[in-house]
Amino acid sequence: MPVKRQKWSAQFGDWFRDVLINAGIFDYRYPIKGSGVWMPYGFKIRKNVLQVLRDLLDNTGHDETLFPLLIPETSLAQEAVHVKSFEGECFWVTYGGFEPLKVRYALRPTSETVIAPMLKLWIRSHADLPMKLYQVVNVFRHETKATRPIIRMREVEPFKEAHTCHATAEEAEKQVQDALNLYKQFFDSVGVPYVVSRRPDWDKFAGALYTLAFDLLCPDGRVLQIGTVHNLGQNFAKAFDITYETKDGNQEYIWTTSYGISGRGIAAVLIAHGDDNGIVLPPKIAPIQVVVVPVPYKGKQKEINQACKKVAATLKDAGFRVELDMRNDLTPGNKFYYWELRGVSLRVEIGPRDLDNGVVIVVRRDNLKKQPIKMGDIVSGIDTSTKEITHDLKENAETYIKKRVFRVNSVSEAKSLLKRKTGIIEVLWCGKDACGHSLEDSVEARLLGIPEDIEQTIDGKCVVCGEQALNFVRVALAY
Ligand code: 5CA
Ligand code: ZN
Repeated sequence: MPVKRQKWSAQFGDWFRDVLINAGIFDYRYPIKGSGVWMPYGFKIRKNVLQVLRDLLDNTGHDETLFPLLIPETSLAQEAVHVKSFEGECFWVTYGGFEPLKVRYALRPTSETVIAPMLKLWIRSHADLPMKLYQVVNVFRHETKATRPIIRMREVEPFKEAHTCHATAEEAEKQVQDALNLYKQFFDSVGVPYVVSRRPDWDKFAGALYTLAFDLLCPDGRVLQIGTVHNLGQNFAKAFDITYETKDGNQEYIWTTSYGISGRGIAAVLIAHGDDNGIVLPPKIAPIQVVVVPVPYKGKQKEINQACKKVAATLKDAGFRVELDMRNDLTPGNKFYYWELRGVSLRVEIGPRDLDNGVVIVVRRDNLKKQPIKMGDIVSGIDTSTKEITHDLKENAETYIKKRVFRVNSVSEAKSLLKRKTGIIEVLWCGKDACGHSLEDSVEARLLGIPEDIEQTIDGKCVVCGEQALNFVRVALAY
């Protein structure tokens, strides 16, 4: 079972591609560029991650739905800004059998224009609002940039998208903040390091008033957009004529928002916690939280195996997801290597000396630290270790971000830090588009936008034009 192991930080892109296949997560060798396969182990991770998202949404008044995959071109074209941005990215269905279609269909690149015609039918009065729907689907975008497994797909899967409708601008605005908090909870619960920024106008979602985006800081110093929240104002409501009757009997357009997390939300977990041995899964989403491995010894085989079975059964009864690895064609060392690659949160080893001492050895996947735990205390011991991992992963993510966001006072300093791939740079900005574009060009990096997750007191001049600054703005090398 020879697996190629790329260093996590040095060869990050190669590491990711290899680990996805070696750990049985995602196979990108399907004969269509930009489509791939969730393998059995990867699918279990995917399912657990989605469950965390579903729980968060279900508990905050969202209802899961399922809308069609095909969009008639007439619907897609209804919101002018939206269609302009997306039509060039669509895959088009033009034939039904041998018959050319009168109206061609787009495979949904996203679902605002799929949902809108139905909202028009469903929403009558203020009593129908707010309405918060979501679906988990695949969307299709003919990406022209280099595709990458999970991260930049043409068949994007999973794509979790929420769409909400409100009676007033204030309620939509509040929903955007609520969505932001939901996503923060999600990324925090799996220890993903991110920043949240308000995208510049030229980079917002097509048809939105504004876009707030989560960016993951990858180990190679680049950022990856891993989630977005859009305030759509009344743009789609007006384009699709979606109105409701107010309490006073007037007809008003509704206000809408949408927000989404794709497979990148899963990739973020793998990327954030990987190391040279493979992936590291937070217990919350790990398909296997504990693996029990016997360390055989001549003459004690039977007792050791029995102890392992007993420990595994006890932990299973206590509700942990447990694997008992009794394969006898592999050495314990090979088994350790196998489960480390797959990111199993905790390993329990039992050898002859442990048996004599009435203990088991518990090894944490995140820091590989070993700790003996009394056989009788196994459930509370594993419970504590599980909590410690979750806590430490979150704390590491926060420290990681703190250490890699830099404030500098000039374009040249920003440029030299970005050259060294140190992370995210914040500089003062007057807010003018021209200065934003000029900054992007001079530092050869992407403007992520204005910080949305920190308090800022602004006192100084724009690093480009020298006029009074209104905000900090973030720049970084981006995927
Ligand atoms: N309707 C809105 C809200 S769901 C929407 O489509 N927003 S989006 O265009 O910003 O997409 C949501 C998220 O999907 C993005 O933040 C990004 O993290 C992810 N995403 C976008 N394109 C791809 C792609 N080609 N492959 C994987 N993930 C993608
Ligand atoms: Zn300026």
